[in-house]
Amino acid sequence: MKITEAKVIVTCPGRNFVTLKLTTDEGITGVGDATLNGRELAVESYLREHVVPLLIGRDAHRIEDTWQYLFQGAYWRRGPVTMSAIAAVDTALWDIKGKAAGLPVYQLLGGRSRDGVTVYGHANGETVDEVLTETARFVDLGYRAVRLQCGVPGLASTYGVSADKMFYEPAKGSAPEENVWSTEKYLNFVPRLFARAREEFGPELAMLHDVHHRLTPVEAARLGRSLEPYHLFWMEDPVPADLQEGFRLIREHTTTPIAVGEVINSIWDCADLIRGQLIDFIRCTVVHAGGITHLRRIFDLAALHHVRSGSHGATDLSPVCLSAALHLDVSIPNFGIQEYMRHTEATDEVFPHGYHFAEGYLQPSEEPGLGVDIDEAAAARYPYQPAYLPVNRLEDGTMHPW
Ligand code: CS2
Ligand code: MG
Repeated sequence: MKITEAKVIVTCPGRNFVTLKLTTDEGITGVGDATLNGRELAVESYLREHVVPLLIGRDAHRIEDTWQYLFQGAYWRRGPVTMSAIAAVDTALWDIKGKAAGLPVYQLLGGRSRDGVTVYGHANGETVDEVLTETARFVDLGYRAVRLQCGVPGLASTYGVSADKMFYEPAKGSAPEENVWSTEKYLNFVPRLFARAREEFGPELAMLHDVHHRLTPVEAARLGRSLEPYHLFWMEDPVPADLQEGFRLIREHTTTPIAVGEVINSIWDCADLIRGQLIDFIRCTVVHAGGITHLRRIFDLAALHHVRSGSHGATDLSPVCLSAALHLDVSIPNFGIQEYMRHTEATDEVFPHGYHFAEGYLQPSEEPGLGVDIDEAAAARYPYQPAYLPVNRLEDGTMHPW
């Protein structure tokens, strides 16, 4: 079965998405997500200029070989742009193979290891009361796990808090929004949020928190310790993922579980964290970590080291990426949890899909392939719009990780 057409589709149904659609000589199509938030057109051009010409005429069944061909063939390995482009091809090929076999992709990955995929919602608000109201809303919807993000008293705006509660969206505008940050205000405040939340929701609800790379290791260690009485499911991205020795310091000082991975693109970029058992959850995604083929490799390494999966699933991971993630989530032995930020109606219209939420679990589609598509006519109604992720500055104006 040969690839006869490869289209790169950019659409903005409320936010930007880049999607690769492959067609074969047997008339089977497959889709892959290639969205890199705030830098979308870099991947679009990488695919269009450097990858699409290599795909025409290739055997659509050779998923591993195509992965190696694009990875080794680029010579310039790894990085978010390259790995997102390879991911899109890989995801689309798994979709095609599933359709050719007449099976949902999770069956090709070994079949189900569980009955459903536990997901967490993103409860956010300006005040503790607002966050607790939002958390209750997720609990009422059936969620078993909720990530709590709150405005910090004394700071005008904070990552993770937005006016639109169900559809949190950090990318907007023709220039980055500027947030102001104070580590001391934050560290003094967060334990109060979780003390109230535990009191209100009892010991069972899984509670998570995203630090969004804003601390140093010793600050993260202090946060982890101060949150121990409230037994979080995880503390996410406590420090930037660059200087990885820092995770050892955090680890040595706290039993609060650590999650990292949304900015990591390859197994080589997280191998030391995993082999050193310095983290508890690896949060890489299908789209940014080289597709189903490569993410499974990361999860397999993690399984040997007591590290479980926890794939990033914010709104910039398209329904194509989420569909693919669910096939992996349901099949791997070391699944932890899956982030689930709901997409807007316009996004769901552009990407019709068969996954569904019930009783705190997402279920992958039972249709052959990934069970997701792109409606090209609908996509064409939403042209690309530049949108930037925010930046963060300390109160004295110094740039700080966000
Ligand atoms: C966040 C995201 O959902 C998360 O865990 O860290 O909002 C992240 O900032 C965006 O997806 C970046 O594209
Ligand atoms: Mg995050």
